[in-house]
Amino acid sequence: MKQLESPTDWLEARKIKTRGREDQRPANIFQGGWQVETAEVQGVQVVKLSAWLKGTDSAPQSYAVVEADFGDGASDSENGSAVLSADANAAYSWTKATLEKLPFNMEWQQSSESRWNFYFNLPVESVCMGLGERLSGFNLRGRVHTLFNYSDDVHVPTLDPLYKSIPFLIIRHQSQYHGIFLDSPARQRWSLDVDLDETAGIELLSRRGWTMYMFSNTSLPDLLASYTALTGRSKLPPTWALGHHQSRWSYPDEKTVLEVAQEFRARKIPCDAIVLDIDYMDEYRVFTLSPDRFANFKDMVSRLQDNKFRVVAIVDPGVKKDAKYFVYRDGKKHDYFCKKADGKTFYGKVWPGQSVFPDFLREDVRLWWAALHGFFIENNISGIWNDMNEPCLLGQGCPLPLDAIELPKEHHQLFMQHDGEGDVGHFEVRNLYGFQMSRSTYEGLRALRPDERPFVLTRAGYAGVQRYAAVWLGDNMSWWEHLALSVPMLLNVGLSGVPFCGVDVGGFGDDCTPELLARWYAVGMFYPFFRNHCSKVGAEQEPWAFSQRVEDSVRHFIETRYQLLPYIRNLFWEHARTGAPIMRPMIWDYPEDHFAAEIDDQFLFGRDILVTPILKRGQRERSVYLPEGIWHPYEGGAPLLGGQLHKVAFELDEVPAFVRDGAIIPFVDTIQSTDDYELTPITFKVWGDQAIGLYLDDDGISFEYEEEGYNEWLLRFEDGEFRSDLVNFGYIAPERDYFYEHNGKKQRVVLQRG
Ligand code: MIG
Repeated sequence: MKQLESPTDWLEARKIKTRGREDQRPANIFQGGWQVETAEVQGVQVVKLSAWLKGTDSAPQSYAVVEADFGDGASDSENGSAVLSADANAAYSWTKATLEKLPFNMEWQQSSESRWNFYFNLPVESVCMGLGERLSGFNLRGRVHTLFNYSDDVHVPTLDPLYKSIPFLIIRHQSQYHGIFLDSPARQRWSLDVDLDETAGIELLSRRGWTMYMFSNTSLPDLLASYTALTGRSKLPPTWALGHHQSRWSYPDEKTVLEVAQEFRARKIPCDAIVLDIDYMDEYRVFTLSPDRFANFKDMVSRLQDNKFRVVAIVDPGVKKDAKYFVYRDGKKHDYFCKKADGKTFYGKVWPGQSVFPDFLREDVRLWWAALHGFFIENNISGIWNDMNEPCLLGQGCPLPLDAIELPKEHHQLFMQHDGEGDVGHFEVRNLYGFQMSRSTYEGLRALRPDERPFVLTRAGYAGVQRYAAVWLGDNMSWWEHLALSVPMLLNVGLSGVPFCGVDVGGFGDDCTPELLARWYAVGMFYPFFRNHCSKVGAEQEPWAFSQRVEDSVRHFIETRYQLLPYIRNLFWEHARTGAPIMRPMIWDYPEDHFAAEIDDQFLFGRDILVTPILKRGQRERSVYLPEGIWHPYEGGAPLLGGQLHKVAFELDEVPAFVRDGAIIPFVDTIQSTDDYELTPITFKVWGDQAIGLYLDDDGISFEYEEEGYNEWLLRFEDGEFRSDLVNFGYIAPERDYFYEHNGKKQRVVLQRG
């Protein structure tokens, strides 16, 4: 086939059929090598298929998969994906296999020099989930999903590729769960249309080999355990990062930052972090400060710290082209920036103007960038926010037309990068750019401040990004539609292995309204990552931006979030041990409930809380589907019976959720900042007459918990009695009071120690 060179050729190429029925498929030109291996990973049967091109004589490198020894407890391997408890023994090794038929009848071929096609069975009644960040309802069927990291700030329904690419698809078929993970950071399109004779397809534009993992016949929790045993899990976040973050593009100067922080304390609205967007820098030069607007930066940070706030600062990948600027000079000197195919430095326009881009695929570049974060340590910055790392260039559309069916030659691929296998065109590895940037940031913070858990937030990412960063879903709008979309989108992100996720509360673009802000906080308080953020042009949307009534509602939701911190910390423990997301679809715990299977305007927040938010303007009442069992309205009142629909009203200041009968949830008294977490009383609330729960405690900041430095109690309520059984004691916590509460009666509890 003719090699296509320019966009005009691509337009021609649209006429070529690459998907569709068998008789329309292109010929297979594959001549390389391939192999099939199998392993049992966390009890799940996994088939690993790899293919490589003629001339390269072995399987391709793995991009996302951690081949760590999961044998016993925390592992210190380079990629550092630790499984945190002995029961999560994930040891596996691949065994060569010859299979007549691959799972899903997977067929694969090389269709041209730069294109691979995959075809697999997708029965009509199956449901598709996962695939990372998709602008979609929960079920991903019925459209094409392009995986090519891309930033578009208007998320309309037809928008396809977004900031992150996680090529892990979950298929639910007759209550059984299956998974397909295509580990290649090149552009992929997953065609999940139903009109293809029950055949779905993946089109991969790459001149390299790839590895595919197929998981079969399991449950949803086991599938996630298996997938995250391969791609890694998030470590426990620092507790402060689970609090409320306040952000704005941008608080322009020190005075404003301090005022915003002061406002939180004066109004008694809990908050832990103030976020600095791009305007804190000196003309958008990364690792610098504006000399006039942030002239006393360190002093500002220490005043914030005195007030129990942490500061998160944004860092973009683009480095300003400026011969007098040390980052540019140093990077140039060491040849750290991406170059075009002709060997000349690549310049692209971002906030600082003409800029260069570090090649984060290279280990030496990652180390250099990591070390630059000494600047932030020096200035007492607690967390780093990586934006624009798709990478995104200003004023340019998607660098590869969505419907391209060939990978352009290297000189059309923006720039070259360098990975373990040598020079490679950017498009081959584009989806790794943000992943490797956040990895560098994470490893930098970890090395520079070894006693603290790093907090990194990233916009772009690839499978496995959960090892390094939390994510938010980019530029949503202050639209009710985007409030509603946040639920299925975050559910799919969580099912793609990334637990620590959220969207901008209040919406990024356009003007938020009073009712929308209150309703958004009622959902946002359950986002694992909880941040109010807003664009430059939008109206103010800090909690007090509207009326007293809205402020009171928002305060109530943020307070409730803080009260739930011990429970939220439990959930992150659970993720670290099993790969479970924090936000879960109802089928997670009710796999046989077909009615619940596709509900995506409700979600489970851990096992015990069902969130049933109001997602429509002007709505007061909604129908709620409760799965089997008995459910208690979060704010109190008569319990409701599950297995049916109920009409329920939620006022503007009411937490729209239910608690499972049989749960014991640990609550901390209301605090304004997690700085006060350790000394504040905790109450174990018991729902129902027979209940169980868990309480985990650790210092919330260090990695001691990986060396047994944590406490764990199993909580039970039976025959009118509350019991706690010590499972692990390894952390000497400061003294605090504990209580349990049942039917409104509160009693002191003494927890057994070592
Ligand atoms: O071109 O840093 O998604 O959260 O406020 C816009 C400015 C760049 C995009 C991010 C947004 C952030 C904004 N950034």
